[in-house]
Amino acid sequence: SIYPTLLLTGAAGVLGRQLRPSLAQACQTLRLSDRGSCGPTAAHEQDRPCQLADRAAMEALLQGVDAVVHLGGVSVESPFEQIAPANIEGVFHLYEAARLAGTRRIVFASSNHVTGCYPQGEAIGPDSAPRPDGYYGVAKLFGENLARLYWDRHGIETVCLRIGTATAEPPDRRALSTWLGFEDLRRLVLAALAAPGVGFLSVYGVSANPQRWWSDAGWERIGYAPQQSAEAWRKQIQDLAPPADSPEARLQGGSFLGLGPWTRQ
Ligand code: 15L
Repeated sequence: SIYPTLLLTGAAGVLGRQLRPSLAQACQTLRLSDRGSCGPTAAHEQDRPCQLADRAAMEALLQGVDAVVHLGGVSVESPFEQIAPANIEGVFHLYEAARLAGTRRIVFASSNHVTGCYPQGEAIGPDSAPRPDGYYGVAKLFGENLARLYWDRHGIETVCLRIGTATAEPPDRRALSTWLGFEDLRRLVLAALAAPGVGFLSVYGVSANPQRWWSDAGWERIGYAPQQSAEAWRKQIQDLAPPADSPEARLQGGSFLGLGPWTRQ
């Protein structure tokens, strides 16, 4: 499906820069947004800096937008006061602006950290009970629940992608399970944009790692078939892990379990 106007938030970030070129095939006009400029634009692109916490600016940003790939926000476990404006208020501003603008579909970058407190090795899927590993994971769950609300009450479709470790190469032992290669990331997002009649759906975003913990539930529905695997890096990364008894080594969320809590300064 080709959208007349597609908005990419977080377009200047690591994943935004990976997705930007390939999103041309999903739209006529690609509207790019981040806190600052996204740099020089191609003929089909627009550069629209915007703060997620600014409701009026978000309403203006969504005007004329048919679909959104929402990557914007804080991307690592952080003090609540930093998470709240971008990842909680920001995702509310996005959905409310989308409702007012008549936007049809949102592909929401959720995260594996919504279930980061499950033990490593335990098989889970989108229907497993949430076990967030921090404020970041709680905020992603807020976004998923908001998406559910805006589908049930307002008919805005969302595919929530519970992204694993999306990097050029898998960085450590945990990534033998959690890695999402950049080619698979592009496949996943394009599938989530193109699949007909998705309604509301949450899926894990991970490559075809033989050691993955997360189910493929929902992949067939959107037509996602991963082609990459972390296994090729096993020798280089299998010994890169935190001390065996630490929460970072025991739980699926990995290094996020070593961040926080923070106290008010
Ligand atoms: C995430 O959600 C983060 O945005 C990213 O920085 C990684 O830490 C990733 O999860 C992960 O779990 O590896």
